[in-house]
Amino acid sequence: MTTPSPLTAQQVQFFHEEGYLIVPDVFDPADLEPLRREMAVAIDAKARALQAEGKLTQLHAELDFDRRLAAIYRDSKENGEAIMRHLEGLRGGGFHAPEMFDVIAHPKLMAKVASLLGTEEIVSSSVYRLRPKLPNIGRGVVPWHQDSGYLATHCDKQMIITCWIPLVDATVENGCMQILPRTHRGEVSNHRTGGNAGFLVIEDQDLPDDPRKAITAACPRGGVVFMTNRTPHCSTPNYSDHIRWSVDLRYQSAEAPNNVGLWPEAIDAAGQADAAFYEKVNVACYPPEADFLVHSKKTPEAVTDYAEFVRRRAVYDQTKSSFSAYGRWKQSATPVK
Ligand SMILES: O=C(O)CCC(=O)C(=O)O
Repeated sequence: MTTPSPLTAQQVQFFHEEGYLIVPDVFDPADLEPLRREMAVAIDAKARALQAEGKLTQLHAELDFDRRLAAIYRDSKENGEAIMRHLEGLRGGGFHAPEMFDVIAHPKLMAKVASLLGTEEIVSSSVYRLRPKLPNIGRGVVPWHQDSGYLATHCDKQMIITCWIPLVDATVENGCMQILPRTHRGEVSNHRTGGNAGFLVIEDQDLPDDPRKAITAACPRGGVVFMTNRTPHCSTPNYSDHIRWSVDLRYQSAEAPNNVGLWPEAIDAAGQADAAFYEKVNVACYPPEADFLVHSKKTPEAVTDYAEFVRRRAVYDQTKSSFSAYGRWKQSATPVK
C-alpha cells in the first residue's frame, strides 16, 4: 500500500481557524464496504433472532443496508429500537467487529488525524457511535452541542478530534450535520439536559454565535468531517427515503489525559472495580470508556490490536463508573411550546 497522504498545511490551518474540516476523499468508498457489509450481517442476525422469539414477522431481507432497518422500524418501533440498540456501539456493547476496528485504525485516517493533532502518538477512545438516522424519525436528530459537553471538565482545553464518517452520501435531505464555525476557541457553552431523544442541548441563547451562521456539512461516502471537541454542531431530520448511516470516532494526543493501559484489578458482582482503578481512571477525558493507543511512530509495538481492543471494551463495560457528564449540566431544556 502507498503511504497515506497527510493533510496539506492549508487544510490544517483551515481546521484550526474554523473548528472543522471536510475532506471528501479520505477513504475510497470501497474501504468502507467491509464495515457496511458486517453491519448488514449484524442487522440480519438480530432480525432473525427477533423472528425466532416471535416478535418480528417480516424480515425485509430483500432490502439493502440503506433501507432494511427503516422498513423493520416502520412495521414495529420496538423491533427497530432493539436492532438499533444492538448496533449503536455504546460502551463495550453494541456492534464491534474487526471491520469496525479497521476503520478506527485505518492508516488513511491516521495520517489525517496526525496532521491535525501535530503528533504521530495517537490515542483513541473505544467510545464510538454508529448512527442509523432513519427517514422521518425524530430519534436521530441531534441538537446543538459541543462534544466537550459530554466530557470531563479537566479536558475542556484539550484537543479531542471527532471524525464523523458517513457510510452513505450525507446530504441536507438525509440530515447531515450543521456546524457553527470559528467558535471553538471559547469556553464550553452552557448545555442543558433533556434535549431531543435525551441528548444534551445548547439552546440558541447559549450558543457562542448566531445559529444562522452555521454551515451545512454535506459529505460524500469516503469523506470525513473533522471537528474539535468545542465545535458546536447539530444534525437535522432525514427527509429522504433511505437511512443516513454514519459512525463517529474520537482521537487525542497520547499526551492528553487518558486511561491507556489501566485495567481494574478486580470487579465485584455489583460491577464495582477496585478503589485504585476509580482513583486513576478519572484522569481520562471520558472515564467510563477504555482509551487505547491506536497509532505510534515511537512505540509501534505498543499499538493495541483488535483482540485487546475487544478485551478493554468488555472489561470497562463491566465497571460501573460514577462519572456522568450529565451531572455537569443542571438545567433541563426549555420545553417546546
Ligand atoms: O450523526 C449525527 O447526526 C450527529 C453526530 C454528532 O453529534 C457527533 O458526532 O458528535
